[in-house]
Amino acid sequence: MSRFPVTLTRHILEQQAAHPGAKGDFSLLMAHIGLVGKMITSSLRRAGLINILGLSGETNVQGEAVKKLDVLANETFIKVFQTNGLVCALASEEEEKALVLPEAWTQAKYMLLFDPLDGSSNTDVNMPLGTIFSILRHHDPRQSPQETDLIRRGREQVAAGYLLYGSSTMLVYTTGQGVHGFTLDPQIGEYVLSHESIKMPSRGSIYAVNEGNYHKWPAGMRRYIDQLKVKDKSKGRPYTGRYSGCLVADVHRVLLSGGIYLYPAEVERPEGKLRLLYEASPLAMVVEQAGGLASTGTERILDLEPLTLHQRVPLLIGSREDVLEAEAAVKATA
Ligand code: AHM
Ligand code: MG
Repeated sequence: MSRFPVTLTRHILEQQAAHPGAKGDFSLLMAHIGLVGKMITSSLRRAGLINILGLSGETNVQGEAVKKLDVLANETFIKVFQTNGLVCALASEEEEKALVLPEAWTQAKYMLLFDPLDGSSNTDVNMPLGTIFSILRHHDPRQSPQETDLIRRGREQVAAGYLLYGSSTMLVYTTGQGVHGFTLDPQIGEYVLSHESIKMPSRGSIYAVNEGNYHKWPAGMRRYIDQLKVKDKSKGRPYTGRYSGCLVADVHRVLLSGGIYLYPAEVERPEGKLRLLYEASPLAMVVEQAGGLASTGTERILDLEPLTLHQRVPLLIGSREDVLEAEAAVKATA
């Protein structure tokens, strides 16, 4: 007899049962992230038909042109979490300031950071998109959280994960006990466990990087990428290049098949492009839990002490041996 499908709800409840003191808040929080994922999926599936493609006309805190779908995904997150009493503070890549929820902080012990729509240059061309989330604990329920409480090292995350809107919608998450992937079954409207305890290969043969930036990189990074293309049977080279323009999609591929994603420092942009708290830290937690590594080139992402909410960081993430090799190349010219 085939096994009854394990839904996200059942999976989280089973994990909760292993923590006798747990009151179920975390389970509800994850269920609501799943709900946001379904709402965004529903908008994306019809985006070309209901006039929600293209630019909104605004510029965000990062100085980037905002897409209508960025706004929609951000508003969906805020609408769902502003009033459900599960979190006491929210921070979004699209919002300049954190949103502290004063009426929730006495009972809500979690805080949520998110990139509502990752890879939004893909919106108008029907390519993959993602959502990234990071969950922190609010330590002192006697005090309202401050924005500074959200600016924490990645290793303090309670849970992290992403939604990938690809040919199917997937939710992948970790609470520090392995990485689990769920596929949204549109027929029953449930996330079903499809990838249990994901473990990455220690080396891959795929690299994902925007090579259009080649001449902006320091010499060590250029040399590293050059080497990946040189035939070397013992190292499985040449590597295959795969870059979708959506960090979530590219990291997901690397998570399942091995390899490396890079958005490195540039000579004139040493801070890189990606955001530490909304992108690098949560994905680093997922990848490390699956046996991989995530680094700036010189430091472990999860150990970085962030200074600001929207801080950017160079990112080298993927299979252990690949990241160590890329790090060595960066350090050689650091
Ligand atoms: P976004 O969150 O504003 O979409 O920016 C992050 C995205 C990543 O998903 C992707 O890997 C990268 O930026 C693409 O940048 P580029 O077009 O410079 O290669
Ligand atoms: Mg992003």
